Amino acid sequence: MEISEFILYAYPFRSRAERVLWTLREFDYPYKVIRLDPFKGETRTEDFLNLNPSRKMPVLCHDNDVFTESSAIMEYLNDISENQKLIPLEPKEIFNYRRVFHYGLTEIEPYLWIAEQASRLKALYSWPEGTYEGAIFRLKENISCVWQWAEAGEYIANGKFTLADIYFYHLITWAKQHNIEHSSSVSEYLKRLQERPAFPVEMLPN
Ligand SMILES: N[C@@H](CCC(=O)N[C@@H](CS)C(=O)NCC(=O)O)C(=O)O
Repeated sequence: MEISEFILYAYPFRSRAERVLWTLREFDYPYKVIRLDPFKGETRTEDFLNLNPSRKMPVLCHDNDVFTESSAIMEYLNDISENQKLIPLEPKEIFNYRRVFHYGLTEIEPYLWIAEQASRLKALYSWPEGTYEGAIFRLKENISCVWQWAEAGEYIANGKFTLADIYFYHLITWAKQHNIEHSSSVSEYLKRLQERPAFPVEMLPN
């Protein structure tokens, strides 16, 4: 079935939009990326606020539909695909996939996001003194089991490439930007992901 072009709204710098970009590429969907700069007010225009009143990106438009929330978008792109599945089908494998993904969403990403707001996004968010250090402390504690998962097999859940690998690639490289170092086995895991034909160069570490 012919599928029409997806329009992905993303920041000009690395962000959660790259998770969606990578997923679009894995499924070989036609897409166009429109980069908007929040520091120039480009996410506060009437047109953009009509797409997402929360001013956040990524936003994905397709035909007359508007999609927000990066991980939900990734799963939607999987669900509409006829020929390739990046979410497991067998219940225990689905559980394992969700277990790692949800751990990232609840125990890793919130601390990364607070650390980001309390450092590079200081101009947009205000946090009390010591917030950055507190978030990094908690992150270092919580991320240790991610190292075990990434070191245990070829991929992070069930030994098969899934959307969870795209998600954790983003989290691990984001954590590295805040000087959270990983082992050489984790570097090998990341390298394995970078070698995928659909890997977007936008996600290479700076
Ligand atoms: N939970 C949302 C978070 C979206 C989000 O916070 N995106 C950031 C860029 S990575 C953003 O647009 N921030 C603008 C802001 O915080 O005002 C998702 O995963 O899509």
